[in-house]
Amino acid sequence: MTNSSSGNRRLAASAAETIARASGVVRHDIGLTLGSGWANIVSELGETLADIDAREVPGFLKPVVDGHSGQIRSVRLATGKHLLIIGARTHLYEGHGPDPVAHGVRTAAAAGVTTMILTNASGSARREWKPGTPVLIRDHINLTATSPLDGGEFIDMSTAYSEELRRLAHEIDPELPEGVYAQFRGPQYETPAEVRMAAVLGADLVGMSTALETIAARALGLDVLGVSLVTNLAAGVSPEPLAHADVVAAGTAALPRLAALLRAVLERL
Ligand code: 8IG
Repeated sequence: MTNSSSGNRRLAASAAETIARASGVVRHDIGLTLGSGWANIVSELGETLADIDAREVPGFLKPVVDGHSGQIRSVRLATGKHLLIIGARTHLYEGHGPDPVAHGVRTAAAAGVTTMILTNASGSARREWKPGTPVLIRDHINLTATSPLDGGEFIDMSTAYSEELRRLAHEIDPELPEGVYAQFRGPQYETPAEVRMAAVLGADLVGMSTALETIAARALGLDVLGVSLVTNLAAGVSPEPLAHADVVAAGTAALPRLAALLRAVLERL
């Protein structure tokens, strides 16, 4: 084990301790990281036991983008299971390297979580997946040229996005499309040529999160469910320029379907 990975573990353990103290919950079961636009669907999932400003939790950096709530919430579900909502995501494009990116997942694992639900917003490389389409992530392509892991950690990524969890999501919503998510570093969006490249490589969605978090989650043995909400067609996919109001409206229209999916998945975990 390298010094940096033991440092990461210590920081995550300290964050988990803060969460346990604030919530009175020693072990959480399920983790949920919120993508942009997802914050509105988490109300009424259960009883909120603690709502913590992420700045009070060790290792969480102040988010640079609005729409990331910056809250960490402990919720008791109707099933009695404990859900840890991580509403404070650090992106690689913020320039702090991959460790702060992986900190949410590592904190969830340190808090006892064994199932991690990662959500995001993405651009679609497929013109038939219009803004407002929810997509189950089947696999990813990490185009960031980096990793949250260092040293000799040879993690199996052959079923990084749990087949069992995808089956469960499909039992609930059989029409849910499934696709491959390519993570770019950002913060700039892709050129049309880069989107075509990603599509040729096998990507259906492009985004700036999730793949590195999934790598960190798999290294800790967590089962991962990834759900992406398409909020725009990726650059060059549609000849029409995108109207921001349409994107927001499409996202809002999709929220009931996403909320129903999430609620049903959580009931059955
Ligand atoms: I929302 O088109 C959202 N996030 N890389 N490209 C990338 N990230 C995104 C996009 C997109 N849309």
